[in-house]
Amino acid sequence: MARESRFRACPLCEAICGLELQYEGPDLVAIRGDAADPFSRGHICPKGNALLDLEADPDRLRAPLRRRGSEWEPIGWDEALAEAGERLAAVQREHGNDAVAAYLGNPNVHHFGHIAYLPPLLKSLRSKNIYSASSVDQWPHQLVDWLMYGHQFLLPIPDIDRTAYMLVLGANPVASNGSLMTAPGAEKRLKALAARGRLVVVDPRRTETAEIASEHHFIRPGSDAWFLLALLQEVLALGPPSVQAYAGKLHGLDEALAAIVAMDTGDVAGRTGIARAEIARLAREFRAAPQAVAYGRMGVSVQAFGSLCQWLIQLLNLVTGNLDREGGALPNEPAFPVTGPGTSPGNRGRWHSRVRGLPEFAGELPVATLAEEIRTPGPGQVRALLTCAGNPVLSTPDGRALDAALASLDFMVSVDVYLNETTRHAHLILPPASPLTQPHYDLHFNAFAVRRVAKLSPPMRERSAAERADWEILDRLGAAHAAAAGKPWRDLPPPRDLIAAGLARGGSGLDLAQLDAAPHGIDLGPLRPSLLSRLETASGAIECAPPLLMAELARLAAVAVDAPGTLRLVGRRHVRSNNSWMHNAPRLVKGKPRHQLLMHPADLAARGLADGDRVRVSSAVGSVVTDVVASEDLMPGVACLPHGFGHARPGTRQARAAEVAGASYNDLTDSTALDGPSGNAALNGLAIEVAAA
Ligand SMILES: Nc1nc2c(c(=O)[nH]1)N[C@H]1C(S)=C(S)[C@@H](COP(=O)(O)OP(=O)(O)OC[C@H]3O[C@@H](n4cnc5c(=O)[nH]c(N)nc54)[C@H](O)[C@@H]3O)O[C@H]1N2
Ligand SMILES: Nc1nc2c(c(=O)[nH]1)N[C@H]1C(S)=C(S)[C@@H](COP(=O)(O)OP(=O)(O)OC[C@H]3O[C@@H](n4cnc5c(=O)[nH]c(N)nc54)[C@H](O)[C@@H]3O)O[C@H]1N2
Ligand code: SF4
Ligand SMILES: [Mo]
Repeated sequence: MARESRFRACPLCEAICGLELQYEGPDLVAIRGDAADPFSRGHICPKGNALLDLEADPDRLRAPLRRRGSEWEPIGWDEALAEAGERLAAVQREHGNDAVAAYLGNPNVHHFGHIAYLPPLLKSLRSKNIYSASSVDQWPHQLVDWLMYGHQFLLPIPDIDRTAYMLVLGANPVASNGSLMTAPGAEKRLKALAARGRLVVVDPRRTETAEIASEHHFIRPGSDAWFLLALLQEVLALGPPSVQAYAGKLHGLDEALAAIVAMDTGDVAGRTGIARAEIARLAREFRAAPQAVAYGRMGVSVQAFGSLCQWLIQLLNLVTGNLDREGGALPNEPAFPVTGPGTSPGNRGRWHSRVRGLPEFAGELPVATLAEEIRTPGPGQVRALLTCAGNPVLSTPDGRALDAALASLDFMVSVDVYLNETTRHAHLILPPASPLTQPHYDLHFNAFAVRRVAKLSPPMRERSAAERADWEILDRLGAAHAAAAGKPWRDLPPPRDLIAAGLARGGSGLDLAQLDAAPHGIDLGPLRPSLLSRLETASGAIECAPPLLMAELARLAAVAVDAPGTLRLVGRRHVRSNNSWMHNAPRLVKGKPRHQLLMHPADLAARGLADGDRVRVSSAVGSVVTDVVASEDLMPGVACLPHGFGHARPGTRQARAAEVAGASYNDLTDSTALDGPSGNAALNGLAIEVAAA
């Protein structure tokens, strides 16, 4: 049979690589990187190929299911949606709106059908208990962007294709392909940077990115704020800040810099493990480079001083004149705008969580508090839950507590494609059709991309009569809830209409016809300075000294130095992993296991352990048993475990994943360990003990 190639963006991660999907009739038979995509230029990773496994997976749910005790029965779409709407409304009638919570996982951001169709459903629910994976991920970035620039998505992106010097803290783009820095084929781009300039990586592990870097420095987990403070002090010691370009657009810079200079960083080497002289050299190089950019991701945002780190990174780019400059850090100007009129700039503290009193941010509460909101009796207790494309049992802190809490809910409905550690607790599962059957236009990752690009992905094949798109499910669920609650409801138009409206609002001139005519996507050019003219702060200036962040300096100063022998745990990602949910893909999990705890040989010896031992890893919260591997790539005093493992739990239906060894990192994490200003979970840098199992 003749093969036909169809083109679309990969739906699996932030890199939005162009894919060439080869079909024989209705069957997807091969996947390649789209060589004609002007942005990804043919790049594809093993996950992209594993879409073949996802499409063919016998465990993938293809019709709604209703649970009766421990049995699941198939149920029709109309009945399932009506029942879900009615049961959510019934809980709210009896216990109030906040008794229904929602948790939205990472893939929501990858689907136009989620990002555009969730808001009306959430509006119908009108609950304060909205949670998402953002509060175990990038809240510090959103908070700092909102405080400094006036919008949570006015995010300066490292211009990695043009910079001469890049300082990377706590990110591993060679494995992750960039995050809040959409950079398909990041490895190639970074190798080119290292060849023409310098790539400096600061990470407690010698990662795949450190391997290709010009230099790598080990850092003690959680101590980056000290490193950044000392670096800023050294930069400022070289001369006044280079901020002429921002004249009239700076508020509070002197105040912020005075507070930073006043910090006692005399012990920076002891705190971080990086010598003062090395920091001074990095400061000279950063300042002298024709263009330079500092970038920090998971390692510095999902830790106890995430917001402080992100603020100091912005200030470093600013005082060296690299903010909003080509080759530095510049916001993208996406054709479908995510900032400006009609978007939500950010908010904090309009309400607080019931049990712990944590402030709302951007319309959500920190997911670290969800389990206790379910378990703690009283008015406003969460009794029902909607999950959409999320697996919080494996991905949020103290996952075992959440696991137990989910089992106690009166009602839970999950929009998801697998029966996994989380959705096994649902009463109804509503599985959407493959993303390949749905149109897609990327809202967020175009906005975070290292070039200005646009692509409209058409459906690759028709949906069968029995299949529903994510957007149809969310729209119908909203309608069913509104009907049961006696509220008005207006159906949203289909995705293409919403995309056309968004493009028109953006005013770039780009329209659907142009996108339809460009199946490989459109390159609109490199990043351009635009931040200064787009600031959404009340003052119209960059707010350099937000009180919430200034107060973090005092909190940092009060942190005691680790006692000798303290072991701290950090995470890792692998090019064959995708958070918790792709371990059922044979292509990805074949070969050697990837779940193990890594430890430095000296740390093993000090505990009488050897490479390959079974070990018990314990934290203040819980313990897990796993296998340990000796690794010289780790800083002594640091252990490393990937998250998203720990699958074989009763009632799940992922046969291949159940065979994958490994324990869940988040059975160890502490739901009270937070980045203070944002409420983001601090999952990295956890204090642990390791002993023979
Ligand atoms: N310890 C530790 N914990 C972490 C992290 C870490 O580094 N360390 N990383 C954190 C980060 S950055 C993130 S983003 C979170 C992720 O946290 P989550 O989003 O909660 O977890 P995922 O594993 O991404 O789960 C994705 C879910 O979406 C479902 N799904 C997949 N495709 C579709 C689809 O097309 N439609 C629908 N409706 N469902 C779909 C999958 O079956 C799965 O249930 O984890 C966080 N947790
Ligand atoms: N292959 C693959 N790609 C992915 C994903 C995946 O699961 N697999 N997930 C996607 C998602 S949801 C996200 S958010 C991105 C994340 O993208 P990245 O942030 O680039 O990925 P991580 O591997 O989590 O990198 C975090 C790094 O921080 C280091 N680290 C930990 N603690 C500290 C610390 O205290 N200080 C410093 N300086 N470093 C520290 C870790 O050793 C690790 O190397 O990746 C995305 N891409
Ligand atoms: S890096 Fe891999 S998973 Fe991410 S978009 Fe590209 S092909 Fe897809
Ligand atoms: Mo993430």
